[in-house]
Amino acid sequence: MENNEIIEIIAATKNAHKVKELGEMLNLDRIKLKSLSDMDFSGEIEENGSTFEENALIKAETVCKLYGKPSLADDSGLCVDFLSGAPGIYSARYASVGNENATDKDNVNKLLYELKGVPEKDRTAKFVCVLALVFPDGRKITVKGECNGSITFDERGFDGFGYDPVFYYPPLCKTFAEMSEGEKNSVSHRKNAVDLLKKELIDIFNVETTGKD
Ligand code: ITT
Repeated sequence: MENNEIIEIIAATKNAHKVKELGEMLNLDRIKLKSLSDMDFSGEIEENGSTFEENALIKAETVCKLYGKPSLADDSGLCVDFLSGAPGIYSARYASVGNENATDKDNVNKLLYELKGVPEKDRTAKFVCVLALVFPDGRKITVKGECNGSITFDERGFDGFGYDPVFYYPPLCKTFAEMSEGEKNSVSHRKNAVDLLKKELIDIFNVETTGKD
């Protein structure tokens, strides 16, 4: 492969926050991340796997098949110890009745309700992010990143998305929603997964980091 060839990777997610975070963290020269809106994708992908890995692969394989380009999916969620790992793979639709995604606000409210009266020491949780990269020739890579923290008693902060206002990260004494983008992107589950993916991409494509991170 020539050294100046641009490698396009499609971010197989409808979540604009994920695309933004992935784009900011995946600083590799010659790798261009395109979003599903760049591809005019309006379909639904049924996430019927039973693990983060299975769901990430389902999303990446579907998009890869559709466009014939390397596709990168992110399946992520929040696992709360007191709730035996819930909401886990159901994080996006935790507060929904059917299969429709609930709003972030509904999900946060439900989580705070389920943890009502639970003391601070029992509110430990982790964010998990599995990235799956699927190539048209059938090669597949999955990597997993995690970030440990705990669930607050109330929402704190206005940045980020999803469960960020209630996910407290002890080393920085802030919730993810109280952090700047740069702070969250230097410690998050997604950052830890992206770091592992970058190592793979550097090996496969002989690309280099742009030094932005
Ligand atoms: P795609 O499937 O299209 O990628 P989605 O938002 O439905 O978008 P998931 O099925 O992976 O993605 O669900 C992940 C949910 O977990 C997400 O909607 C948030 O509620 C939560 N989540 C994941 N990463 C998060 C983060 O960095 N901060 C806050 N919440 C997060």
